[in-house]
Amino acid sequence: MNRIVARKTWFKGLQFHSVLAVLALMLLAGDVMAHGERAQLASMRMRTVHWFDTQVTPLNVKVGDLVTVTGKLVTSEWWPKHMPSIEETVFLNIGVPGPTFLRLHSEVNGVPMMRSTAFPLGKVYEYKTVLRARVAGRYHVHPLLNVKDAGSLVAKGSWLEVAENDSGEPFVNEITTLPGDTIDLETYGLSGFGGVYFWHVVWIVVGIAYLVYWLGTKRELFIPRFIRIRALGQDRANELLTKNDFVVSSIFFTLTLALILTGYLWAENRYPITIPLQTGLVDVEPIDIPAGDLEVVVDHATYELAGRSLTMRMNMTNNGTSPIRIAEFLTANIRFMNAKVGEGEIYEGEEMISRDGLTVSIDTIAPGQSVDVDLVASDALWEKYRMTGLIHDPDSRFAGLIFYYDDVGTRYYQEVGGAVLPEFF
Ligand SMILES: [Cu+2]
Repeated sequence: MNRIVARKTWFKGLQFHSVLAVLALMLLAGDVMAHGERAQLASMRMRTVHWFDTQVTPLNVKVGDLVTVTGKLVTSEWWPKHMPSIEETVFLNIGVPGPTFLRLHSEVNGVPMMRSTAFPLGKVYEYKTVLRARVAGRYHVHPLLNVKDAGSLVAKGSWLEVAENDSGEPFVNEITTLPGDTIDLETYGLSGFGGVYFWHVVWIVVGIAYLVYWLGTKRELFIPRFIRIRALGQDRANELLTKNDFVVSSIFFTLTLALILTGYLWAENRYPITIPLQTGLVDVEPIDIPAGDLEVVVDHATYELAGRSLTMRMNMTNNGTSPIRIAEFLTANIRFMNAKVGEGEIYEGEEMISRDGLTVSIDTIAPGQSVDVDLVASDALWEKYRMTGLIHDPDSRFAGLIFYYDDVGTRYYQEVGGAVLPEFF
């Protein structure tokens, strides 16, 4: 008796602690829930895809309106060896919470992207996705790439406000099928005989009936029955399943198979013309990185933990006839900008920008000059976006894009990368 009371108290204590733990998790989770940009390993974000010029327009819409997401990305030559490659299979997608938008169109380098493709490394890809707002709310909209076997690679998000439409009419998504019928995909096949609701009810009824037979009549269940019969000896084994149990189970089994077959035949008859989902790969011609006359050789890099800064020593040679100004360093979706050069467009609603986060020991490199340049990318954003995890990486390397301008304001960029050593003081 005492033991039972003790166990009950222990169980109650466990329940109380579980509730506390869940509450604490909900409070702590907070703003993490909506975001994917901080979740991945720092090294993965630095060395997979460099997203830039990401633009979501407009940032305030109503249900039914169109939203366009455009931008560019460079696939990193420093792609981690332990990760499945983007050169195999990749799909351009949009990261939003739930089915809150319809994707009407997407393209990469001008090629329609309903299907998957492959992205060779070290190239530029310009993408465009057109969405229609479906459900009112406030969403962090990110372009993302689904890389086969590696998962999603997320660009930084922009907050997008979707208001209810004026008429208050329900959202309609009408399309014309190949045989020429116009249907609303929001409600198509939901109700009526043979619809989604119908089949849910059928299977719930069958499931409940089966449970009622086994639990509702105070019948002894299998495990207790098995233990009792085993104690009585091998020769009583036939009592494990009564004749009633056998007959009822057989009826359920036959009924289930009959329902599946009937449903299949009925659907074949009701929808005679169907085509399978298409899975082929589409080829995309990659664009070369528009590297200008700057030649960059990375000498070494250190990450200073306390100062939240990445210091890179590079040898830079200007092989052109125009002076070159180093404007920006981009890594893991964070833009470190050189305030002294003050170039590089910032889009409406753009996040993760450190406007004076980049210090360059020689801002302008004269034609023909070859110099050692120290670049320091320093900002609290390193901490905010959990980049300090870099030092726990067994393969401590970094990569990023350097943006620079010539004297007529043409933008060039190229990827830099190398080993990085942590500094703890
Ligand atoms: Cu986000």
